[in-house]
Amino acid sequence: MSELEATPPGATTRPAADVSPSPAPPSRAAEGDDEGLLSVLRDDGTLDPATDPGLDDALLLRAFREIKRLRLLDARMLLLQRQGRVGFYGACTGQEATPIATALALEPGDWIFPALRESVMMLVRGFPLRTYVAQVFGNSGDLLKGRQMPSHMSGRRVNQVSWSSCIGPQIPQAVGAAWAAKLRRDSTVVVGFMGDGATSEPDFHSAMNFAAVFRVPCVMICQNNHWAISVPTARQTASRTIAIKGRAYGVPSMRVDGNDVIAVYRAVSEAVARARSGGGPTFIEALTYRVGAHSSSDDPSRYRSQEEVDRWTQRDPLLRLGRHLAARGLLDDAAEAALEAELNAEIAAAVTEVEGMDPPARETLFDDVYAELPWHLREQRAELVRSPKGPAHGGGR
Ligand SMILES: Cc1ncc(C[n+]2csc(CCOP(=O)(O)OP(=O)(O)O)c2C)c(N)n1
Ligand SMILES: [Mg+2]
Repeated sequence: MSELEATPPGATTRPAADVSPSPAPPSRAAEGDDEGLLSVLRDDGTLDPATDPGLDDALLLRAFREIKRLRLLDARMLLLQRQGRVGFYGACTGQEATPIATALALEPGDWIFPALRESVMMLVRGFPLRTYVAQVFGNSGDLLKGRQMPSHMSGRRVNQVSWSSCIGPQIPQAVGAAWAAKLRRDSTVVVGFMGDGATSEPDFHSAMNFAAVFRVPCVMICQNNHWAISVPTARQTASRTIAIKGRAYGVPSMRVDGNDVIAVYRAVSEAVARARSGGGPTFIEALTYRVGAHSSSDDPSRYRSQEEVDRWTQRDPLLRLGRHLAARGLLDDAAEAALEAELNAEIAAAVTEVEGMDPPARETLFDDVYAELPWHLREQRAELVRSPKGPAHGGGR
C-alpha cells in the first residue's frame, strides 16, 4: 500500500457512498409550492383584484382563441403522426397560456428563442398556419426545404429562431442576442425559453451569469411543467424553487401561475418593459403541467399517475380563461362551439393544402450553403438531376 493510500492514524473511513437515486424530500419546485406565486385568475372564474392588471375584452378573447386553436392543432397533428402522415410531433397541451400570453406581450421587433413547446408564438405573431404546418410535413411548402428536424419550426419574418433538439443552448443564445441589442442601442427585447430540465444544463448557468453581469435586455422564462420526459422535478433539483436559481445570479426572478394567461401576460409585460428601459434581465418561473406525452415518441403512463394528470387538468388554462370569459358575458357554449368549428375548418384546410404538396425538389439539397457552388457539387447536382426519381420524390405519380 502506498503512503497516499494508507488511512492516516485516527482517521475514520467514510461509509460507502449510496449512489442509488436518493429519496430526497421533494423540492418546492417539484411540488409547485406557491411561495410568491403571481396569479390573477381564480378557479371560479373571478379575478383577484389585488393583482388584476385590467386587460381589455379584445385581448382576453384573442388569448382564448389562440389557446383554443393550439389545443385543436396539437390534437390534429398528433393524429396525423399516429396515422403515419407526419414523422414526429410534440404538443404543448396544458401549457398554452405561457407561450401565448408571452407572444401577446411582445412588440413585433422583439426576438424569441424558444425551447420545445413555444413554437406557437410564431402563429400568434402572424406567421401563416399553412407554412407552419408545412414545417411539420417538411415538404416543398416548408421554407426550410424539409431539412430541419421535424416540427422544429422557425420564422425569420417573426423573429423566431428554431428551437434546438439539444436541451439548453438557446438560453445563452438569447442572452447573446440581447447583448447585441444593447450594444447596438436599439430597443429590442429578447425572450429565451427553457423547460425545468434545462436548468440542470451548464448553458442555463452561464447564461444567467452573463445576463446579470451585462444587464442585458432579456426575459428568460422557464416553463416548469414538472417533468423532463420521465424525470420529475424532485430528481432535477434540490433547490427550493427554480426561480431562486436566477436570484442566485443576481437576476430579478419571480414565479407565476403558468396556467393563468392574465398573470403570465402581466409578469412578462412588466419584465419586457423593464428590459426595454435599460433595467436588465428577468427570470420567470411559470408553473404549469404537461398534460400529454413528452412527444409522439413517449408513453407517460409508464412513469406518472393518471391521478396527477387529472389534478392538473382541473387547472387547465383554457378552462379557467373560458370560465372567466363566461362570467364576463363574453362567451357561452354556442359561441365556443362556433369558434371551435371555425378553427377546425382553418386547420383542416391548411392540412389538406399542405399534404397535397410535393416533397422538396431534390436539387434544393445543394442550395444555401455556398454563395457559388464549387465544381464538384455542381457535378453531383447535375448527376442527381439526370437520375430517375424515386417514389419519394414524386417519381411514381
Ligand atoms: C443536452 C440534452 N440532453 C438530453 C436530451 C434528451 N432530452 C430531450 S427532451 C428532454 C427533457 C426536457 O425537459 P424540460 O427541459 O423540462 O422540457 P419539457 O420537455 O418538459 O418541455 C431530454 C432530457 C437532449 N435533447 N439534450
Ligand atoms: Mg419539463
